Formats: sequence, structure tokens, C-alpha cells
Amino acid sequence: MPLADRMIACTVGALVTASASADLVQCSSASLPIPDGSSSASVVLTVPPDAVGTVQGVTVSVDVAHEWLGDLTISVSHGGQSAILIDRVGIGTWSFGCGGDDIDATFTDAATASADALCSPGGPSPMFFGEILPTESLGVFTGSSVAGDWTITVTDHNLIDAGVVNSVCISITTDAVPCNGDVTGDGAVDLADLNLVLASFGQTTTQGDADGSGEVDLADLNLVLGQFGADC
Ligand SMILES: [Ca+2]
Ligand SMILES: [Ca+2]
Ligand SMILES: [Ca+2]
Repeated sequence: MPLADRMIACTVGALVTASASADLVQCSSASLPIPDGSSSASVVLTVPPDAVGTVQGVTVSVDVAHEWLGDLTISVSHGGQSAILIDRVGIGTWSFGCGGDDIDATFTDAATASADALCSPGGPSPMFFGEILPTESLGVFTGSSVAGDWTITVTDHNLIDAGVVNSVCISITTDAVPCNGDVTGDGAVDLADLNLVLASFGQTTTQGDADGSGEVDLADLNLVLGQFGADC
């Protein structure tokens, strides 16, 4: 059996077990002032309309400088759905809510810590850090198209103490099959891609180099086989 055929035979298992998800990350690091007192600042992260796949999971990373976190409500919206990340933490415990400074945290349904639990007088800065459970589940976006605008809105509800959004990132797990196996660039992973990889096998070339490593080898063959049949 030719070498390439033997490699196909032993790697074809990848076709069955290949991961069927991909992460898509969109960020903004533009500094955005948060108007003080019942005003909002919004960051719009746009996933291009040609992005394929539906949402399997979402996390939102937020870096905010603000001297009185109890002033703030932060929410994320997309495709007619929205979820609140924090909502005036500490209101009910203290008259003006949590008096801590700054946020550098990732909101994820997988977290166990709540923002309420992280707020303590004299606590660290940033007071909200690490992974934080959002007030409302980000699962509301599951099943929606990944494409389109994802809007993170920060509202300051109380005069005195303003702040700035330093950066925001949204990380989306999709059910789209990764498509770097489309080495011919025609929008499908099929026999033509397999043939190109095999024709270039063992060579230092960009032709058929699915993973961009500079040479065509077993890793590239596995990528094509793992994505075989995908529309990109
Ligand atoms: Ca304020
Ligand atoms: Ca192709
Ligand atoms: Ca390669």
C-alpha cells in the first residue's frame, strides 16, 4: 500500500472523532468613557455576516475602571436576546451599593463566584476579578446565529464617580466546523483538498499546508480528514 494510502487508513478515525466546534473571539480595546448618572456606554462587537454556525456557549471579558461599582449595570445583547452580567451589586446591603473599584473579569456560566460575593469593604482592586457568574445566564444566546452585532452596555445609575470601559471581549463557542482543511479555498473540504495535500506531502510549500506550519505532513492530512465534507 502506498505510504499516503496507509496514512489515510490509520488517520480516518479522526473523521469520526474530530471536534465539531470552534471558538470565535471578538474584542474591542478602544477606551470608552461611561457617562456619569443614568447614562450608558455601549461597545458593539460585530461578527461578520458570513460567519457560519450557531452559538453553543458565550463568555464575556470586561475590563472597566470605575470607582464605585455599585453604580453599574452591565448587559450583553445579541439577536434580540439579552443577559445582565452585573446589576448594581450591593444595593440592599449598602445604600449606594458596592463601593469597590474596577473590573477585570470574565463572565461565564461555568463560574461559581458571584460579583456580590466578591464585594467587600477594603477589598482588592480590581474588586471584580477572575471568573464571575453573570446575574442572568448567557445560555440565552445558545442556538442563535453567531453573526451580527454583540452589544455590551454599561450603565452608570448614580451621579458621583464615573469610569471608563478599557476593553471588552466576547468568546463564542460555535458548532461551525473549522475550515483550514479547505486548502484549495473553494469553500468546501473535499477530495480536491485531500489530493492537494497528498500531492504536496513531505514538501516545504504553502500548497496543501492546512495548518500553516510551512510544510505538508500528517498534521495537514488529519485536518483535511477531520473536516472532510464541511461547507466553509
Ligand atoms: Ca456614578
Ligand atoms: Ca476545498
Ligand atoms: Ca503543515
